[in-house]
Amino acid sequence: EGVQPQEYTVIKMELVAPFPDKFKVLEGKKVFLAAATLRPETMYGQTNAWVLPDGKYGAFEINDSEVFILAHRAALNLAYQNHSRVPEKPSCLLELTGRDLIGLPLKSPLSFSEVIYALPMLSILMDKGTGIVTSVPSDAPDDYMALHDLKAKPAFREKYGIKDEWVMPIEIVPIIEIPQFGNKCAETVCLQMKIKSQNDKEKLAEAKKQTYLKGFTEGTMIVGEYAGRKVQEAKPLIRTKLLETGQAIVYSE
Ligand code: A2H
Repeated sequence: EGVQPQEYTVIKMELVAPFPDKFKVLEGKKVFLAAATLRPETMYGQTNAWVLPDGKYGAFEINDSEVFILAHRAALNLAYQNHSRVPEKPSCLLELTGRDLIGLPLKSPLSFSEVIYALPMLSILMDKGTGIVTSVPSDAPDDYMALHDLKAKPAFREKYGIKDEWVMPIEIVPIIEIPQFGNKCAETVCLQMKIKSQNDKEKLAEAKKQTYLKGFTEGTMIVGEYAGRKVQEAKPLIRTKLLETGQAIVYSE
């Protein structure tokens, strides 16, 4: 990674009880998939979470009552940023893989869906952010294509034991209007560039650049508390609110 530290907003996606057997040691705690994002203003459009099936994760005590599921490396960084029950030391209650997380029902801040599910994305890097990504297919080309692959390929769903009901009802939620790109800019750009799947790395990198810049400089919020305001104005306001209400934390690496 670069020399400049990256500051993420980590969104607390709460695991809905009752927990599966493997997670019983966590009962009585508030357990979250901790997703690192650079776009907190897009959280209205969350449709699911992404995990790497073969990725190694852990359930870490952040304080006396809260547990975050994320990559070990991120837990160590968080411990040095005042987010561990034991100062400067990660406290892991349970070792997990991405496969253990697939299908977990979650409640995530600002999402219009009451419950969303953790699903597999193969392009997740375990050495970036927390290794958990929240999915906003309206505005993130990676998310759009990963969802597209799951919907279009029954064999892919079967391989990871994914129930149709976790995927097929998902609808893309328009949240930001961008001139010339419409209100589902990730879809617009992926179609324009004829991107075939989530493995189309080079094209996706280009699509990300285009949408990221456009969204920030020319986008207008069309939902939520700041509907009608520019993304540039709404972003810090939404971020501050998520932090102040305890629905997110700051994480740097
Ligand atoms: B972003 P940067 Cl709507 N592996 O959040 C792969 N991707 C990861 C990741 C990991 N370990 N950790 C975070 N990310 C994603 C929202 C979003 C994002 C939108 C549009 C663009 C966008 C919803 N997904 O990112 O390399 C997360 O997805 C495009 C840059 O540190 C995070 O923000 O710049 C972004 O990549 C961080 O990427």
